[in-house]
Amino acid sequence: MSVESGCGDCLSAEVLSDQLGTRVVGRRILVYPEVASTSTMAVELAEQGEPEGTVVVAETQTAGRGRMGRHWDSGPHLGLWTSILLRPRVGPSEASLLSQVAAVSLAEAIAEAEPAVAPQIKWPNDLLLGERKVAGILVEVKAEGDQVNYAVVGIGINCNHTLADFPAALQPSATSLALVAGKPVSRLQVAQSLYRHLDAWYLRFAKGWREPIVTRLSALSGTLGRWVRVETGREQYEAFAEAINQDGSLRVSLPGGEIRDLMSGEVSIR
Ligand code: BTX
Repeated sequence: MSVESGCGDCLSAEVLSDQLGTRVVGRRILVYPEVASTSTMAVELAEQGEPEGTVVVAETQTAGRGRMGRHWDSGPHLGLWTSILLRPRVGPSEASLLSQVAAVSLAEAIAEAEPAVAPQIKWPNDLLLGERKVAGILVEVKAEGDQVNYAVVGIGINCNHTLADFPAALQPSATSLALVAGKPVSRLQVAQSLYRHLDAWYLRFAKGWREPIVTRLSALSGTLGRWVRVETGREQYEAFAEAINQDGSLRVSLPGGEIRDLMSGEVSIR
C-alpha cells in the first residue's frame, strides 16, 4: 500500500498546523525524521518546562515504547507516531482517565478519517479493527504530591502498512487502516482529526466531565458484554466484562459470581 516512495506523504509542522483549529493540542508541533521515541522526547521537553499542548511527531522511532517496557514497531512513513504533552490540573488518580480520553479520541478520529473502518476499543487502551490491533496508547504521568506535573500521551497508529511491513511476529495480530480500508490513507488527515478530537475531549476532561467520557468509552468498547481472559501478572482467569466504572476501571464478574474491578492488566477477548 505504499503511498509514493520518498516522501509524498511526509508530515511537517506546517501542514499539521494548517487550519487545525485546536485550543490546546498542537499549540506547538515538532516533527522529526527519526527519534528513539516521541514519548521520551516529550518527557524531556516536559522536564525542561515546556507548556502543555506541544505535540511531537516522528516519521520513524528506533525505540518506540509500549506499556510495561514492550516494544512498539514504528516503521518509517507508515504510521502516525506521536506524543502529546498535557498538564492537567488533577490528582494522579484522576490522570489515569487520560488514557480513556485518548482511546475515545483515537477511535473517533479513526472513524472520521476513514469512514470505511469501525474501530473498537479493547480495554484499557488498544484500538482494534476486527480482532487485530491498529493502534496503541501509552500514557505516562509524573505527579508531585497530589498534583499532576505532566502527562505524556503517546499514540501509535498503523496507517499505510501492508502485512509484510510488520515483523513476522506481529503479522497474525496487527493491521493498518489501509489494509482494512483497501486504499492508502492520508496520515495528515488522521493526525489532524486525532488532535482535534483529543483537544475536544481533553477540554471536557479539564472541566471535570467524567461520566460522558465513560459513556462514550463504553459505547466504543469491544470488550464489554464478552467473556475475556484476564492476566494481571499475579494471576490469570476468565471473566465476563460487565462495565467500565467512572474511574476507568473494568468491572468483571467471575463464573462463581465474584465481582472484581480491574485498574490495570491485560484482557484478551476469548
Ligand atoms: P502495548 O504494550 O499495549 O502493546 C505493545 C505490544 O503490541 C507489543 O508487545 C506487540 O505485541 C504489539 N505491537 C508492537 N508494535 C505494534 C504495531 N505497530 N501494531 C500492532 N501491534 C504492535 C501500546 O502498548 C502502546 C503503544 C504506544 C506507541 C506510541 S508511538 C508514539 C509514542 N512513542 C512511544 O515510544 N510510544 C508511543
